[in-house]
Amino acid sequence: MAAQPLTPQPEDRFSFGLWTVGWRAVDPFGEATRPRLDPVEAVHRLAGLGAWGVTFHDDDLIPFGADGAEREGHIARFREALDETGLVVPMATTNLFTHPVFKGGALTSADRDIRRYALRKVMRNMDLAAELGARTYVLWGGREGAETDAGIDVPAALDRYAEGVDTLAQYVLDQGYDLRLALEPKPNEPRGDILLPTIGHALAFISRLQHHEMVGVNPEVGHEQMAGLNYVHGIGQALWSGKLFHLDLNGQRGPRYDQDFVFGHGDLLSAFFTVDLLEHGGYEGPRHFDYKPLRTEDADGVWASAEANMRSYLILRERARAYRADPEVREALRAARVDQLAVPTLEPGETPARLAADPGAFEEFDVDAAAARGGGFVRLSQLALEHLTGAR
Ligand code: GLT
Ligand code: MN
Ligand code: MN
Repeated sequence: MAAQPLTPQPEDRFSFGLWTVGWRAVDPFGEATRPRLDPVEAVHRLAGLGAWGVTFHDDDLIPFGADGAEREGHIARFREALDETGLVVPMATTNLFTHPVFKGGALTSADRDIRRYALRKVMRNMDLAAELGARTYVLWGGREGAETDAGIDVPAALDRYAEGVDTLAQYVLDQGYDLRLALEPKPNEPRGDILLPTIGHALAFISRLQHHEMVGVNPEVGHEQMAGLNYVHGIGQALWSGKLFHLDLNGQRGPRYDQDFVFGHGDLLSAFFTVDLLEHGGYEGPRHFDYKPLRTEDADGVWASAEANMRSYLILRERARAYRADPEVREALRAARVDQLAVPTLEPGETPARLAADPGAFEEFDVDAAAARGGGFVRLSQLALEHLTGAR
């Protein structure tokens, strides 16, 4: 039987962090509202819903402080669940933020011994990530930052951050692992200000690394929107830079605390254009959801929310395809001259001197006529809305 279009399939490459469906809903004002979720159950339930991959922090899988035998036991059970379900581990990451030892940062802690400990914690989980076949290793520096500018020397902290990331990249090379690193930007929360607050900051930082070719970004929808930025433009620039190694899809409503809603349950129009860009812009990585099931929900609500992420994506993909295929949209795109942006500004081989000598480009250019041309963008925007809402 042909698959239903809204039923997730492994080839859709949907993945979830263990910490998402496993979030017990502890927040700064309230205790847990849900019991602990066994990672083995998470793997089975996610596979049953049609997900393709599962991701984890070291401490999601192996409780912090577990001894060697306990550690092996947790890994063995997890592996068995992966084998039984066929779920893959495309990405892994390190918890460098929960334990109080990281309260002043990890790779950028002022305490050198904490920085060395943090590197070892990452290296140990990289070994496991490589063993499980992960291809991306995410670094979210949630505690790398400050509450007061009096307490941090930013250039020195960035030196240590770069040293840390380069050391980890070198470790990957020395071990012969097939892993790329992806930095995840976030402007604030849990720190007052976090280093590498946006995609743009992260890209600039990466360009100064010794192992820059091995390091990209893992941008999260909500994190850019918390900074008031346009996620579609941010990942567009990351794609353009060849640095969109991975991404975290979720929902957010504007600049406020990190809401981690289901994908599509925040800024829906932005979610539509996000899917449109991913599907048409050449992104081939996982569609990873980093969300938190609402604190109000029980176990049924958790699994309904996991399914909702994937359905949102599939619906938006179908809507984006219909938008692109609509002859009226194609005509409106041409009328708005969107395709003209693909045409280089200079003629092949044209030099600045020849441009400077071209009267058509300046002396004879009809500035008033060009200024009077309408953009045609409202029509396009409305066509997008009508496809998104199913009105067309
Ligand atoms: C944490 C954070 C996420 C990051 C995870 C990766 S951990 O839950 O809120 O945005 O992606 O370390
Ligand atoms: Mn988040
Ligand atoms: Mn994230």
